[in-house]
Amino acid sequence: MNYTTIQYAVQSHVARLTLNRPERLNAFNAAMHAEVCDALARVAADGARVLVLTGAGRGFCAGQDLGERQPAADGRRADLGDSIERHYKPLVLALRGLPVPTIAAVNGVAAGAGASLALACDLAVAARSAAFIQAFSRIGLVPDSGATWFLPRLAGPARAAGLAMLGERLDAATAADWGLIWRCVDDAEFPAAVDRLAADLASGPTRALLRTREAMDAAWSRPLASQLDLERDFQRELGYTDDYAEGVAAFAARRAPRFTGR
Ligand code: LHQ
Repeated sequence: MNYTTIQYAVQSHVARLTLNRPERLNAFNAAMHAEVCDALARVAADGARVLVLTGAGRGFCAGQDLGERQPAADGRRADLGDSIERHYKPLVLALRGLPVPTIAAVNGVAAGAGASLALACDLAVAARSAAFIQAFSRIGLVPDSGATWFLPRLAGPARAAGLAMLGERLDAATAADWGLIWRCVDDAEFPAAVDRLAADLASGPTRALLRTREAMDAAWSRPLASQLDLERDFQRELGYTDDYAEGVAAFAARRAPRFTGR
């Protein structure tokens, strides 16, 4: 597929997907949905061991392109549920189910579904000048693309309700303080910080990192005893991996481990 709304490249096991409609703050149109979907499906086969999702220009992503959501000339209104069913739900599930860890590199404003995508990544790191806006209530909608799932879990229900109902701009430093994101980094240090984080995860024990995501997601809906069972099962599986053998060998030899993701 020829990409016109995103850039996608894999280098040193790092896949970098850049939303690339800067004049619209990287808002999602139908073409971008198709292209992101295509790129996500390629990530593992391309040898990547981490995905970095970021935006071109001064924004990260402003959510749905509202230009595509004008009522038709005959006044008929669009079925937004259809848009979620066909585009946003598969996108969030693809991202959360990606077989490599994911980083949202939030270079600028993340609004609406754009903020949801950042929260759906395993780690979100934001430039200090970036901001998060639950823009949905401003246009009479409910938070979507997983925002009602991620937001209360990350920020707690009181802050989630305030953010969602008021639609206020949350600066990156406060987002980090509130636990929405992993870190807020000064703008000048942001590109290098993202590269370091990506290199770190790309050389990590990939299967263990994926099972970590899976276990933590599962924990929200399971009693402790059942969660302990899940940890046992995952640990049993990981105990047979090359990465575990390498980790233990490296520890004994007092050297850095060389994980392969196997
Ligand atoms: C945009 C957009 C945009 C088009 C900036 N669309 N052009 C799911 C399912 C189905 C339907 C509905 O939605 C969803 C999920 C959602 O994502 S709903 C939420 C949709 N997003 C929003 O409501 C955010 C709208 N944007 C904004 O509120 C502002 O642009 C923010 C606060 C993000 C940034 O403000 P500024 O920094 O002041 O930039 P700006 O507003 O001047 O935007 C720059 C340009 O980008 C501007 O175009 P122009 O031609 O005037 O330079 C905007 O029109 C355009 N743009 N967001 N979502």
